[in-house]
Amino acid sequence: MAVLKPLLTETGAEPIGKLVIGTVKGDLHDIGKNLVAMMMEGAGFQVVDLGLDTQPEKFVNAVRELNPDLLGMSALLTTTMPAMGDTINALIEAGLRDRVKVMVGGAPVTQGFCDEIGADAYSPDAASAVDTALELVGAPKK
Ligand code: B12
Repeated sequence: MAVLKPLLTETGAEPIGKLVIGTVKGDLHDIGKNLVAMMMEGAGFQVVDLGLDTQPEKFVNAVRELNPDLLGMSALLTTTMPAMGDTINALIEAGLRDRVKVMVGGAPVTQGFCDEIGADAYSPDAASAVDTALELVGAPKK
């Protein structure tokens, strides 16, 4: 992406949408999250990566300040999955839940868990995450 990004910018194409993404609080796994971020950038999204071990407050502040279309959360540990629900609750408390579509992923995450915590979408891998993101922002599939 370091090579491709300047070329994509040169084309002057408007980003399809903005994604804020991060690995949740307590979790230091970021390989999958980085892959998702790269694939999203390649598909034309502007991506703001909050990194790993991201506190719910940091996600909330990013949504408030950056006004993204999508918020992506990654968790690789069963013990950190609840932080996804905590972040959604923090968004609700801040009155920001309706402003952003929430996507969740990571090896232990399932569609059932996504539904349980009230996220908008789950994707099992980076390629399908792109398709889902395009659908969520109403853009045609690539
Ligand atoms: C690499 C790794 C590490 C590295 C992480 C390095 C890094 N920079 O990420 C290190 C060594 C730091 C590590 C540490 C630990 N790990 Co670890 N780790 C792994 C390992 C081997 C691979 C994970 C990985 O990168 N997979 C490859 C990526 C590409 O796949 P992925 O993350 O699933 O991502 C894909 C999808 O899930 C999806 N996706 C991911 N994120 C998102 C987000 C969104 C929004 C969407 C839509 C999709 C999406 O798209 C991705 C690309 O297709 C797994 C075992 C495994 N086979 O999964 C264990 C594993 C996750 N680790 C485990 C454990 C226990 C730990 C430790 C607690 C070990 C310890 N005792 O210290 C610590 C925890 C540290 C912490 N607080 O987080 C366990 C978790 C068990 C559990 N039930 O929770 C696992 C499953 C190993 C095991 N079998 O026991 N780990």
